[in-house]
Amino acid sequence: MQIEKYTVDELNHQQAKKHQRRFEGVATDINNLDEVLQKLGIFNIAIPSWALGTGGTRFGRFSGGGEPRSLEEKIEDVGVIHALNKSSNSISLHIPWDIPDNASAIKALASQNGLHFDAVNSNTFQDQKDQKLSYKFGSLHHVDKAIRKQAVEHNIEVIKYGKQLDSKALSVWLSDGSNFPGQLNFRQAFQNTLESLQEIYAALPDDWKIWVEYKPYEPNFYSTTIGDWGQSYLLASKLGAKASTLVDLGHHLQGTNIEQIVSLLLMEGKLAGFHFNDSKYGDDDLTVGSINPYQLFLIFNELVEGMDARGMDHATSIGWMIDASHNVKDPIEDLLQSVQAIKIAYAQALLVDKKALVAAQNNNDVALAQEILQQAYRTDVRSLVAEASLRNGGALDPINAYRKLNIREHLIKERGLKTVATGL
Ligand SMILES: [Mn+2]
Repeated sequence: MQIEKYTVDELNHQQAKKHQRRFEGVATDINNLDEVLQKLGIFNIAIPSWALGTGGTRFGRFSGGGEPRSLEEKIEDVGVIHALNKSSNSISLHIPWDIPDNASAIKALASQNGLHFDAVNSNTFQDQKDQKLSYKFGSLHHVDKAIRKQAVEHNIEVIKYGKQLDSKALSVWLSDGSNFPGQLNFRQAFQNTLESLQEIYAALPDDWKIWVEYKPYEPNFYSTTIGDWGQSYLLASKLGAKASTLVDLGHHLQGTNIEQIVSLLLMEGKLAGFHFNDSKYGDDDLTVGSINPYQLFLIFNELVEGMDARGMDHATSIGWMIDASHNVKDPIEDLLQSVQAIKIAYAQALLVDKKALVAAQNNNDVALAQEILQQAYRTDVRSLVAEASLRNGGALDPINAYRKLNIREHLIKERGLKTVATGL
């Protein structure tokens, strides 16, 4: 469904006075207000095609109504999100769950919705119906060359689809690993993975990147062949300049200092980008900022500091994407909440008094350094995010607009109450 802009404008109008009061209250104390609003205005986060339906757990899946039944409907849903928040102007496809059979029609539909295509994602963590060889014991790391070859060819096919859609990156996450000690030789598994990735790398177009994601456990519970950022970085370094490390926030053991990882990867020019989500126990795939918003802020603080140190463009120099699964919420509401949480953390990071922080660090003034960070973190920046959205023609409060415009009810009417999103 298409959202008529005047309906969003009307809702904004109703909230205008309250917004203005809040905005002015915060804005007067911000020295770099124009810069913050400009940067927020051009910051976009890609929506993954698999996040538009209700996800399942190991135990069950309770689908919601009006879920997208096709790639076309997924694109329309991202169009709805983008129309409301003006910060989700791209979609990341998962192959083979969302194969663009008619690429030019798909591209045209995306562009009608103001969208383009972000990284394409391959899938060798499950067997497909017509697949010859099984990935039960892994894909790119497999002991059998024929299985590695099949997995390499799949990735090359994904690049082919991505080229048709003007994607510029291939994102690879492997479930390869082992469940029991002794099951595999770590060195051999790593070397096989490297060799397979080198073959994929050789098929990348000149202006493409390959993003290597890591994860410490699950679905394998003893070892994962790309288990942490060091292993991903090692592979990315050996592969070459087009390869870098993708950080998924949920892919860390509890207590890991993710902001430090981000800082060093940025320093080395090897941070590919992000899969945003939140977690309490493991790879929970919860809504961004729902559990630990302070950590999200600290990560953004390192991102802003590290990108500025290298003169990188915040909006475009690395990949920004959500990777989450919604079991109990309306997926569109969850994604709207996620994007808002990311923009809030980004806005707070833009408020950090960097000069004062550097001085405090150089003086070993620990208490002041903490004060400076928390001064930014404790600023209520929601009206800044709202103002940036308003200036772009989006909603002041996207979730409120989504509810007031009865969008889910419209989608249920159009698609039915019992639908299951493709790929889930
Ligand atoms: Mn991920």
